[in-house]
Amino acid sequence: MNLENLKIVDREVAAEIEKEFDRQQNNIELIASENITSKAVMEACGSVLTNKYAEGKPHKRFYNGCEHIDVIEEIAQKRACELFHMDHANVQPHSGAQANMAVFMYCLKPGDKVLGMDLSNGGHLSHGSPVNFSGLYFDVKSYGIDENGNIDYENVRQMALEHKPKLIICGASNYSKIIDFKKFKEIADEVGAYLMADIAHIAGLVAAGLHPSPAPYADFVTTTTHKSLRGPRGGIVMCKEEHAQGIDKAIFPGIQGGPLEHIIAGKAVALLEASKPEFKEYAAQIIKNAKALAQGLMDEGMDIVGGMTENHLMTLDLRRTGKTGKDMANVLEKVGITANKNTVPNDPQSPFVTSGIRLGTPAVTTRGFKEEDMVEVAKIIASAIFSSDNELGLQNLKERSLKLCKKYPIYGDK
Ligand code: DSN
Repeated sequence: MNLENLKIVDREVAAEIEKEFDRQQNNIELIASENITSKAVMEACGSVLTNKYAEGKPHKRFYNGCEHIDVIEEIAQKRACELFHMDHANVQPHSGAQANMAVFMYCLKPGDKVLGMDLSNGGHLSHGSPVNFSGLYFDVKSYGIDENGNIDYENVRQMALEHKPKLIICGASNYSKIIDFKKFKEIADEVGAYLMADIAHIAGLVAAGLHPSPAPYADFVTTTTHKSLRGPRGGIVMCKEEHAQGIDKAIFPGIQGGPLEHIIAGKAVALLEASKPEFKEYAAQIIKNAKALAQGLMDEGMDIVGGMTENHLMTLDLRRTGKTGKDMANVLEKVGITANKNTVPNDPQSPFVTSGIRLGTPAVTTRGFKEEDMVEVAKIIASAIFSSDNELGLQNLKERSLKLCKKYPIYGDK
């Protein structure tokens, strides 16, 4: 990590970046939406492109001097379309929420009906939460998951028939099963709704062909680029050709100003990396590691919502232990494991306390963790939760986490 100039100009910020690097280096990252991007992506994001204004789209800009920016943005668009088999890609969304907002802006009017997944059941804020623009300005009905952790497609269909939404959203922030995009399309067609698939979490698995693609079915596919796709923080919105102009207009001038061209360059690099055979191996290992972690936790007597995971994440259900997600996420932090509290279906606790912890494997898989390491991680997690008051025991567990981190340094730095 080269902070040569920063250390001279701003020692305070440089020092915190160094501490953050150490934190990432010495902790096991199990937040399902995080990853460790490549040095190549970081170089693109830290480049002179940050200096350039480029409102508009390639060859139709409001500023001059965009000849190189145009080439880079078109490369990113082309790679996104090829990787996800979509007609059109706008790579300017600053985040996944902005990508979703663009779809709302393009195909809905305030007050229109939307059917999306409930936030506390695994959906996303921007899928219609009452505290988000999507729930404030639109009439949202939400479906959830059943006790077994599955989407009840017949229930989704009945809700669609009853409410006749203009837009149906599938895709989740916390769902451990394969999503049946074809079924969603059949439901959308039955009620004449648009279908949006938000693949933010599973984008890397979809790119690798290890999760079914929504491309044949969805009118709009949105994603972030920094989760299992392993790129820079940002979003992409893709669509069928017939919606291309409208989606572009929704992004600019609809909801955003100047695009972050340095991040767009990082997205282009990440999309190239995701098209390589090594990425397919990486994505396959993410799933193998998630299954090994889930099995390891169940072997230690812990409950997982819906049992065995089918993708990169799972939710530990702590209800039987009598402990809360909030407390246990803090205990895991003490033993060098970073994760987030999460609600479980029919959670008796508030969303701020919760009875669950979400765990995911994209980041540790990037470090090089394999199945046997995930079994050790499962043992550390279970011991920490079952003996959360034993401070000496927790210290020993932290040593075990550190040993794994030392075995797999990030960016190869020891
Ligand atoms: N905050 C992301 C996640 O953790 O899943 C979703 O935006």
